[in-house]
Amino acid sequence: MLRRKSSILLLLTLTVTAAVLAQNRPEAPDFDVKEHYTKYEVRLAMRDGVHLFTSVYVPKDSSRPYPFLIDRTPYSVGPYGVDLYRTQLGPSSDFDKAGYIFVFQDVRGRYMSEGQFIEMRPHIDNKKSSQDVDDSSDLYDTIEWLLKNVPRHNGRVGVLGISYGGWLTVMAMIDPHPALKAVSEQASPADMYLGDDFHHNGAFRLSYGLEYSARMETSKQNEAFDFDRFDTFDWYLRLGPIRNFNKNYVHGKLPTWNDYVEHPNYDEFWQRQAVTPYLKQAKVPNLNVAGWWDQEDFYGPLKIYETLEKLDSGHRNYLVSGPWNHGSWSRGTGRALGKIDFGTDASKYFREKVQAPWFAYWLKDKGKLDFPEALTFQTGSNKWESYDEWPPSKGVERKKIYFHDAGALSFSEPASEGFDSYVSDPAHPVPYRHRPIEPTYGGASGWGLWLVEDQRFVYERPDVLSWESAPLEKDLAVAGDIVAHLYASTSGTDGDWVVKLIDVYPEKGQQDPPMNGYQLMIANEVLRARFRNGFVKPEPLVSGQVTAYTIDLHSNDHAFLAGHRVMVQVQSTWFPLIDRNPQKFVPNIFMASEEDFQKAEQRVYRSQVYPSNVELPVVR
Ligand code: PG9
Repeated sequence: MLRRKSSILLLLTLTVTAAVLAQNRPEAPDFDVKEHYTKYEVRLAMRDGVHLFTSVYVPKDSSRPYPFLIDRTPYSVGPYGVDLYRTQLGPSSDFDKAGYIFVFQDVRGRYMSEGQFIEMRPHIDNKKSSQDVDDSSDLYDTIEWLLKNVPRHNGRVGVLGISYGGWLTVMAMIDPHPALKAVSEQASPADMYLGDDFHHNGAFRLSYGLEYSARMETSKQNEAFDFDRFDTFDWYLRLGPIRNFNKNYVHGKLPTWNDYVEHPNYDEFWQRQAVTPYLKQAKVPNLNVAGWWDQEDFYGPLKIYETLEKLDSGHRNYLVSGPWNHGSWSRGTGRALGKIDFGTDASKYFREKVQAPWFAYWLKDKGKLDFPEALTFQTGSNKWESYDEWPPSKGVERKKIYFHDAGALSFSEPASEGFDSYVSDPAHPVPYRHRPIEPTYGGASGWGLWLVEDQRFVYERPDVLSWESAPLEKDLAVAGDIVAHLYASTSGTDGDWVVKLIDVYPEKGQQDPPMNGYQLMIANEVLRARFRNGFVKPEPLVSGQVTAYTIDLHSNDHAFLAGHRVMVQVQSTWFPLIDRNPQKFVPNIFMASEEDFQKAEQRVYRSQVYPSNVELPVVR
């Protein structure tokens, strides 16, 4: 039974990481939680005897039963202590006012929970004993306990979370507890090798991978890596080959870093961790949420939506994607992202008109089920669009926009022969955002906004190629999947290809003068050339040979307005977002030495035979 006094814990010594709470807590509170809820703290025994620290906030109103809303996290459920309350409980204050039994739990091995933390612990299918535990079983055991011990519930449970919390939400959908009636997976990673936080198409996301593993695995609490340089671009460059991180700094003590080093290819380790193979049913209503400029997990929610959609005979799988970075739908108004103004409060709209009614419908029988299959915010024109499928096929024509001579870009096929070239030098990599590049975690980091930064800061570099269309005569709207087809060669035997699709604002007439000529990235991706034929086995390139690359730039909903131009940029370094490719094939880049890194001449073809292009889903 839930008892208040016996479960009081003396936990005030723990520091709650304000930054993380701030990341996940939305608006300024306009509701006094303490007046309306009673807080309990319990250590729940899981089936293997490990106790997970859980705080439960129960509405004081005893006139009706309430559903549970569970949020599990590796980032702390603080504040700790029954008399210390969160200022907001639900994903928005609408939830607090409507009344839910809010449950927060530290996952295994983090903060106040016992057990071992395994970053993204792989799911165990066919559990055989009580020692076979994972995040799916931990949620199951938690729900069992809640149903038996918390009074005045209505027997229904909802789960939601962003990012790691989103991934834990996806885990909840596998072997779901019968009381689980609604979830919202938000920015969950789906595959850490193919497209989310730690690698994209096999290219290692160095700064995020390093800083996240240091943050999570230095102790049970969040710890920011102690850089001795403010501009981490410098720090990473001085680190030299990335094998020096273990040698000079962490000495094999970070399990996840060791996993990166030991699993440079898409082997069983990464395949077992990916979530989609475990998704075999779409039983639980699920609202997938993604942000077009999510700097961490954009691949994930779209992949999870796509996977569940194939199983969704009961129409329970929905998608919302908006003009957001990682999790920004949960905070603020969402009117702007960096310098980009959307003219409307997109985050507020989502929270009030979509998220709150979604849970109220499934968990409280309130309202109607009139959510579109896919609700996406079309940027550029800045309006919400509803689709009955995603990506849409009706009214969409796939058209290729081709690279041409003299930096031109157009829908007509190239008629002449030729290529453009640059020298990619790992000793002078292209920064992925303007310097100084502050640490990812910590105050005032530019990490959250780099995807909307003006790309003019690099486009005149000699190692970045740009092709640009004439100003558009009428709006060009794209809705759906964008794919780059590159024909390229290198003087090396390995290399990276980064492709960026950019909306170039008109040179005159913007209200905010610096927005004249702004280069806004709409889509982007990197492909590590050694994986052009598959991710399991890397293959060296033949130096100088033209090779075809297909690079998925993911889906989008964007209108390039009349007067704007379409631009494509190609480069071979993106540092320190992506580790430097030695450009000479070595079996494992994590073990490369200084001498392996070499300059390479990169050629991007734009000819009849090798017509490099970007394929767009053009709305008719
Ligand atoms: N992007 C973060 C993450 C999710 C899952 C695993 C590792 C990192 C996060 O914001 O939680």
